[in-house]
Amino acid sequence: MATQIGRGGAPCVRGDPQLSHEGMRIYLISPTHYNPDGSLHKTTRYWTSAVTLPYLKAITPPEHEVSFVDELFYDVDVEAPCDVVGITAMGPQIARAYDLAAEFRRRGRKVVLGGTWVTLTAEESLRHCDAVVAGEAESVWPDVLADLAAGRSRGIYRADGWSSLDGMATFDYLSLPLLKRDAFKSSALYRMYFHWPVIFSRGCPHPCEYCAVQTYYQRSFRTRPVDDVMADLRTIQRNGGNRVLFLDDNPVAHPEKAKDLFRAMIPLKMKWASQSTINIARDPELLDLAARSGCVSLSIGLESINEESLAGVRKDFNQARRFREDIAKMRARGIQVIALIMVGLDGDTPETFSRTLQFLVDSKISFLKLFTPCPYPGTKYHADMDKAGRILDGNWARYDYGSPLIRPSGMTAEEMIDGFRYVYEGFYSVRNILRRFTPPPPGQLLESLAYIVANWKVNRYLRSHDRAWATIS
Ligand code: B12
Ligand code: SF4
Repeated sequence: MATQIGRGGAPCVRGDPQLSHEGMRIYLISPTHYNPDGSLHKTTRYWTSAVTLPYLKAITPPEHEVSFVDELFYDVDVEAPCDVVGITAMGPQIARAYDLAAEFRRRGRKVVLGGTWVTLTAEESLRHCDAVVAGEAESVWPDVLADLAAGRSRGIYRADGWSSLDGMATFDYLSLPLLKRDAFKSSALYRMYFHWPVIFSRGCPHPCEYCAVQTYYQRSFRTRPVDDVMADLRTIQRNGGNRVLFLDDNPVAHPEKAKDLFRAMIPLKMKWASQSTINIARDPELLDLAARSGCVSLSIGLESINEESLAGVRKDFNQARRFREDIAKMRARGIQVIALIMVGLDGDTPETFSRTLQFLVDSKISFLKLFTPCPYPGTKYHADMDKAGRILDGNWARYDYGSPLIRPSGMTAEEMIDGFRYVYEGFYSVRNILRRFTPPPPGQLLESLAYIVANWKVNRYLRSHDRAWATIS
């Protein structure tokens, strides 16, 4: 099999796979996940890219040679004659990560696992590899490599504290694993589609019990200096990019810091999207600066329209009773609202589905992502569900957007999945697409058109797929 490697990484050179104390050949992998039929989920286009692999390459001591591959687009070459294989994993990718780790270890490679999932299951993950990086890699990655080069491993490597984000390493933006450089040059549509990833902050101070992010970061939150973020944004502009996605989980957790950034961004005239808490709508100055700095869409973790359900997972700061007003304020500033909703939380009943659909349509939400509650290992939610004997599935490959993973308290698992489908089909029906975009948010006609096309594509997809959205695209 030919090696296909994410663009940016130097290809692995075939040859002697012995470890050397000098430079080692490191092959970094972001696996894809398995489809329900066991095949690998693949796609040829994606609207953004994680930065984990190029960033790890940037913080690797220079004596080593690093290549990387994102399996969502490219094939992993298990025969690649590398010394060390580093695998990251999020969500259901972990099942594939463990399989790849086994393949490489069978071939005598040293395997290191890291990332959000692995961090919260470090002991279990260590059974599948030679070393685990639990938490941030910045301060421990050189030690891991030095130990492996010397033929030893301490097992789990965990940084003592959080690494400073001042002067965070920069990576080669043109090496982003999912950036299609040719398409970016030749297609205006692709240029509108691809969002260049940028990091402003890490962590989140909120206590949502199901959330792997606050668990990983132990509710800490840090921002980068505004000048550093601006330097990244200018790099993106120099590369012809004008649309960015903040990879942050909650960039407005410290509103004053976010305001400083947004103020600085106004002259750049870029367009940006991000995840955010609903709190962005409740601070008029913050919302105003976000809109003026180019915010065109926000994914908001509304999670539930039931206050009781929110309280049950300690997301009560959301205050569902304020949602309609909050969303109206964001739309009035020309921001498309993408709602993230969990169905089947405690407090939900079969009756919740129709109310949820009604709310989403009335609020003129531009796009919807539904989730069945997912008990990510390591979170308090997982511990609670485990203790109550309510976890239905221990197959990590199914820890995706839409598989039934916990037994809901107010309905059966079947009712949860039926309701999941009902809300999706209702939301993306032609009638409701039209209702939601009449009128579109002001001043962003092109943006709204793009969203209408995206809605239409989902409508088609739902018609032709049985287990729609149980996998991730
Ligand atoms: C971009 C992204 C995606 C993209 C990925 C596209 C791609 N392939 O390029 C898309 C949108 C497809 C996606 C999908 C999903 N994602 Co995602 N994603 C992210 C996001 C926003 C950024 C990742 C990133 O680049 N971070 C920046 C880098 C620098 O940080 P990092 O990855 O944490 O890496 C650091 C350390 O963790 C460590 N490290 C990480 N990996 C490794 C590996 C090695 C070998 C070493 C040494 C160190 C190391 O070193 C780095 C430096 O310190 C994160 C949120 C976040 N803030 O990180 C969520 C996140 C990782 N995703 C998550 C999840 C759950 C998913 C989904 C299941 C869907 C969902 N519910 O959101 C799917 C699963 C994908 C799949 N196919 O199976 C969760 C992970 C939870 C968990 N317990 O695993 C996160 C944390 C978001 C969240 N709010 O919960 N995602
Ligand atoms: S607000 Fe979002 S990122 Fe923060 S803890 Fe809650 S779910 Fe996690």
